[in-house]
Amino acid sequence: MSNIFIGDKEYFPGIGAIPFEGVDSDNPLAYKFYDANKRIGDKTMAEHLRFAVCYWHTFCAQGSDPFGTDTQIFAWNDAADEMSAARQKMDAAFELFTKLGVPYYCFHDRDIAPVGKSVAESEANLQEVIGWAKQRQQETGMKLLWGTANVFTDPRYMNGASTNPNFDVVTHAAAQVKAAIDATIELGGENYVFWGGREGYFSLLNSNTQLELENMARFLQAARDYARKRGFKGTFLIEPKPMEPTKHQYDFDAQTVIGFLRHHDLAGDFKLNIEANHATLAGHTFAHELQMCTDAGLLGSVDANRGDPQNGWDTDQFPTDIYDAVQGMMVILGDGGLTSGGLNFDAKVRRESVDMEDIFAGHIGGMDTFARGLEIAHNILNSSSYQANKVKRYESFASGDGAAFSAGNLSLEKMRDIAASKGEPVSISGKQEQYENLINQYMFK
Ligand code: XUL
Ligand code: CO
Repeated sequence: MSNIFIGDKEYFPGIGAIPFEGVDSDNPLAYKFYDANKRIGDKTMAEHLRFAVCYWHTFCAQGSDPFGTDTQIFAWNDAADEMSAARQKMDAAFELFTKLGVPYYCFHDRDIAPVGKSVAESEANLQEVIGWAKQRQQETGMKLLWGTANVFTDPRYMNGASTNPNFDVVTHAAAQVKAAIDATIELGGENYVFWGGREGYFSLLNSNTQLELENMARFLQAARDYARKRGFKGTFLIEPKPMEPTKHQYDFDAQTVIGFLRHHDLAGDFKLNIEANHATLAGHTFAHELQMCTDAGLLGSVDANRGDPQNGWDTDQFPTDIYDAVQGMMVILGDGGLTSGGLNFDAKVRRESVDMEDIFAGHIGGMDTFARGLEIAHNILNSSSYQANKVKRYESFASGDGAAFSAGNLSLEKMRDIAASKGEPVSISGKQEQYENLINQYMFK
């Protein structure tokens, strides 16, 4: 095993580049299904899946929860000052990216650079760190899937960022988003994300929801206009979530966001970033949220993780459920695949997983889950009767009066006359059990 490290120190000693060894390997630090160059249809696995590591869970959070402090000790935090720690963290990050063999990463401004004492000092810190990131990207070939601004952690954002009732706070959010857009452009980021952490309310009694929603739209329009003026060609993404930390988040779910984007004339620049755990928090499945975006032509990217079916909150676990991944990948492949988006592991190892190798195991499991999900979904769509069966279910709209209706050429009275002349429709089975059995058949084929 050859040593791989970036900068002057190896942060994950004893762990080399993760190899593909196949399903019969017992090596916990090897891929069982993710074989980057294996062709699935017209693309390789790596091209289909476009994996990204997230900075915040993997290099910043250290296992604390509302009931306990940090459990995970990271060598990169051991530094004389905050900027040195940021530099070490970045070296550790690029070492992990390289060892995993992922092509992309994602960050919030505050994940990679320390907050300064003023707007200008925070901007300067970020600028300096972006310089290092640019160099590391050039050295390793890593790319930025998306950047974003953390406008929810600082106490000033306790009542919201762009939806804050105090305009002075809105301006601070603007300063951060401007700097994060600049950073994303500088690093060639393919997307820019807005997750509305505190864009919502805790009580309707003290909230002017109409004004807050209008302000959110105005803020997004201003951010879009700035980035386009600066030459940003990528996609803006809204990441829906129904609640947590707020009681109600305005970007509740995919259909809510799609309606908002269309209403405010943002759908030409914005798409959606669907997170699996946010889908289940909203009472939906991962596949449902992806499908709603696909139907609207607005599927942008994915935060790949999972919740725990027995509790409600955002546990951000690494995805391991292949059945779920298959159904998600069926929607994604049905949409022509991920284009400028990717599969970002917005996921963290458990508080009790305190070894450095656990971080690798989490990512390996997530990548294998989606690699297997991709293969199975591809086979279902291309080798089974699945697609033909679904087309057949709607064949009444493909010809005759059904086609005229689809083209918008049948009035309500005309339809009444058809019903009266044809009589009772034949009863056609939905065959749900056969669809479900087909998925299971291909899971193990
Ligand atoms: C929070 C969440 C965020 C976004 C980026 O639930 O998912 O980490 O992905 O701000
Ligand atoms: Co997320």
